Amino acid sequence: MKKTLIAVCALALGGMSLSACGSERDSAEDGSITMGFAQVGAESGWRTANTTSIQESAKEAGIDLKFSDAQQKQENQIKSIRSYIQQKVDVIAFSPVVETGWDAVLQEAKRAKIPVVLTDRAVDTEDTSLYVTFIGSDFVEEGEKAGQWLVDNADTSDVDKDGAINVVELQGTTGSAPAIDRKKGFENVISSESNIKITASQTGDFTRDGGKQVMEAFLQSNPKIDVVYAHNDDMGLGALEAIKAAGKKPGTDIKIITVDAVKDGMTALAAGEINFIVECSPLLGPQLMDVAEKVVAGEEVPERIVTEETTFTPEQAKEALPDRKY
Ligand code: GYE
Repeated sequence: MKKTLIAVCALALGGMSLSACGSERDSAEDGSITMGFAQVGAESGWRTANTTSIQESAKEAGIDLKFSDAQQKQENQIKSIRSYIQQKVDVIAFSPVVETGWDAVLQEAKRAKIPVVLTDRAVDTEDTSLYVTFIGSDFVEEGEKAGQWLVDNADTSDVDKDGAINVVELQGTTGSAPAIDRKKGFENVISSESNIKITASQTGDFTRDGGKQVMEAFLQSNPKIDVVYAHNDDMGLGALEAIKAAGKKPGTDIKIITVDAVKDGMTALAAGEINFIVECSPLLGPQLMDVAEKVVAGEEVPERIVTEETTFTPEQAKEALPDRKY
């Protein structure tokens, strides 16, 4: 199924003609496109790389980018989106910090005839006419890849060789698509394995500090931890510090699985302090600008654009590191 700007305009305007669709008309006048982008924050290495990708590709595409950083707060993102609507930008793009609670502001954008493109994270809404497309990863699949590695490497992950693999989970931001889906995907795969259990699970908010603090608490209250599953590299790196501070060897005494594959994560993986990383690419800028141009021009775009990704073992990380872009 395809969604088009024509469909969005038609829904918004009822019987009015396509030429009356605001974003198309405005951009045609001087040929340039203005995009309002509401970013989540600067919580992780992934996010920094994502912001750079968006800013650089806007520049390359000649798109005038209005950028805001919500510091991981939904209310700030909503304020930015409202201000982009007031400024009558041609297209709004954003990475929703959490999945729910967007319908009202997206209705406002729709009424103002400004198309909305979701990037990186999804929203949970019944009304899919509120956005044109969603560009980003399949987070459930990422969680499944993490779980599959653990199932395939159960022998080596059973650190105390007692037959039971105790996993502690560091969740991303509560209510965010990647936290919900990476948890779900991991559980999908390990649930049929009776020896693998998640013994503790808490949010570290996708930050290094958050990962470190939660891991310190886990280490104090859980005497037997075989594996850490962190929803991103930064929290895994924080956990790694906590494990070292507790006098244990990360990657050996406690295995670590993470998601992202940013440079710092890959460096720790190559050094054997992390055991497996599922890649999640932050380089969404070029695709976003391409889609924005098409949407503003009234061309068709697919309603879902999935990012292609791989996984890394320590050996593969060593090979990939010299050319790693983020
Ligand atoms: O994995 C994490 C970041 O939404 C995919 O957000 C993104 C996640 C990424 O903070 O590092």
